[in-house]
Amino acid sequence: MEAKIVLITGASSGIGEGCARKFAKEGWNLILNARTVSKLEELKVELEGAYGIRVYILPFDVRDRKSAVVSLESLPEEWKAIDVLVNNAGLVIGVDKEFEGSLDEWDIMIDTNIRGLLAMTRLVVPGMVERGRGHIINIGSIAGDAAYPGGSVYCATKAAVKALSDGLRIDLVDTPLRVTNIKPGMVETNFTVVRYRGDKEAADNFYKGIRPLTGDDIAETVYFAASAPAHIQIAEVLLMPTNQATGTISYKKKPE
Ligand code: 8X3
Repeated sequence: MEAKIVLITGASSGIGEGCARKFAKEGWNLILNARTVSKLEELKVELEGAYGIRVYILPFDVRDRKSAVVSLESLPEEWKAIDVLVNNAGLVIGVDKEFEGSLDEWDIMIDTNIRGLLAMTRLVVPGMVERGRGHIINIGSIAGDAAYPGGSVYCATKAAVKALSDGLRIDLVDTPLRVTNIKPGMVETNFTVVRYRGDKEAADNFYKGIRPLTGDDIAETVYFAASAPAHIQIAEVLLMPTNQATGTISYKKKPE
């Protein structure tokens, strides 16, 4: 295969789906990961048809280490030389105080956002080092820069993504590999519905009066980092809506 290969985790919606569309449009072949296969199959048909690229579906839960190992080992030879790993799979559940929330829900966040990302990195990066070529793009968050009310554990997971990105960049400093941490602010995706435990109205209200970013907006920045000349390492990007200033300060127009 001539075209470059990108592996995207959490590719069935939001930022991950946006990245799938963007890389496909730019002629890359895609390995798409998510827990459920049906949306990935739809994307495969759509993107192969629209852009003449190839899509390989690799469904597993990044929290399930055994499945991750088996799935990556099962990749056909022509799909093994991954050029870019987009560690996007991640979630937030709930807006509870740190002394009140559910330990089980927090485990899901920690296992996905930190342990899942780390497992993917551990599994994919050795091959990149061997080939002397590769780029790891982690989807962090503005939430990793400072804690905010009701976000304690989620913010901690994204602070971990920053530390893991910085640490990996240090560990790879004597190689041609690059590491990028993309830190979005408000993005309107299903992510917020999950944050409010399925309450679509609460999620919609969150964005009232402000124009949030979209998964496609973030994908443009991910692709910008991936397509930068080889001597440029875009280490971090913090991007947010024009009317957002920090994780807690934004301007929302009042309804007239
Ligand atoms: C999600 C962005 O602003 O909800 O990572 O923390 S925010």
